[in-house]
Amino acid sequence: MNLTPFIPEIASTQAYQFELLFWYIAITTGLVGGAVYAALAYFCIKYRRGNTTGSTPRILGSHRLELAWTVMPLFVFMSYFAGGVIVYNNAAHPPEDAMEIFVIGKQWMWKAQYPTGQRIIIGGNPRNMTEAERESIGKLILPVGRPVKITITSEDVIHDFGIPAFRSKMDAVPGRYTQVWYHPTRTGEYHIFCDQYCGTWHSLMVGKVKVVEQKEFDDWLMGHTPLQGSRNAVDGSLAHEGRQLFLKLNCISCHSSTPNGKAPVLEGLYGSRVPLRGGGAEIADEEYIIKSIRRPRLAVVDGWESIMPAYDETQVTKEQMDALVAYIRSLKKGQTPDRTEYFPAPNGAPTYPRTQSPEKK
Ligand code: HEC
Ligand SMILES: [Cu+2]
Repeated sequence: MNLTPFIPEIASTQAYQFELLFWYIAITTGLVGGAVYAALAYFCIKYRRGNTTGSTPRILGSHRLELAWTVMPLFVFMSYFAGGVIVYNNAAHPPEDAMEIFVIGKQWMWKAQYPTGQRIIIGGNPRNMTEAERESIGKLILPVGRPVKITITSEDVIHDFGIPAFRSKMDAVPGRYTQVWYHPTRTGEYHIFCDQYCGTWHSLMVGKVKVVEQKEFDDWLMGHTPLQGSRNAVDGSLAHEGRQLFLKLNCISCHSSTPNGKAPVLEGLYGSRVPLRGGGAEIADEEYIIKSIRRPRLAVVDGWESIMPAYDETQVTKEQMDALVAYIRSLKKGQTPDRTEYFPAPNGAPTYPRTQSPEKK
């Protein structure tokens, strides 16, 4: 018997737990509801008008009955609650040894990045993609029988990464990192949907997750060349956050993609030798980058005015500094974002101020 219309495929440990709880609640509430309607129908007929069954006894309350119908449902409802806590708690805490994959939502595609640097584009319209994106179109490949943790964020509006066969979905929120984890139990292909309406081509944000044997997964990883410059997903996510900060803090107004006379371009800075005003030079490592942001006067780049404001911890927190450093460290030639790129665009807000809409340029 094919139950698919009623019970979608079950392909993860959480999906089993979810189904168990769902059917437990559906059946117990269904039984009680059914009993109420059955009694209703029975009494409708038994005590119909004109019937001569006679009068009912006069009952003025029964503590035992009242206690029974209060306490029994209490236990039943508490069992729903307990089941919910167990399932939720399990879903909210990925195991320590989970492999981490990073997923970014972007109107209207998903970008998945593996710890080894491989990148996959899921969904979207190939005609609106860059060459590199088009070449990475594919399925999210996962190994069976092993936990994976998915860290999710968005580059623009709110999306939602949903896989029905895993009974899992999670919002992708700009500027925030959310998390889900799966333990796939069956090989096969399952749907991925964007479960949050996100604009005109929301319907294109669909794709497949393909669960394969560990060996096949390893072979696939080997054959799929990693992206250059991405060391691992954690680093990639931090750099991504730093990129957003770089735009938000308006560093971009001086450090744009072209030397605009205000400030040096930061592409390829990491690891290079920077000549300083007044002689001497420094290697641009993490320490140098942090010093350049916290106390720019201490190391002014030769040939530039010392106009960069100092950013103390109220303006750039320690965590934000980590992200900025990861970003600058990862910044390669031609990767400085466009100055007119606004981030994060609030949901539904126009991307450009009306007076300078792209059509009028
Ligand atoms: C008002 C313009 C301005 C803004 C805004 C600005 N900078 Fe700078 N920045 C400069 C100038 C000019 C220099 C070169 C002179 C110096 O070293 O102070 C510089 C130097 C740097 C350097 C060292 C570059 C090198 O080639 O060695 C880093 C790193 C840096 N800025 C990062 C940032 C970050 C991150 C932000 C945002 C939080 C930022 N800057 C905001 C003007 C600016
Ligand atoms: Cu979406």
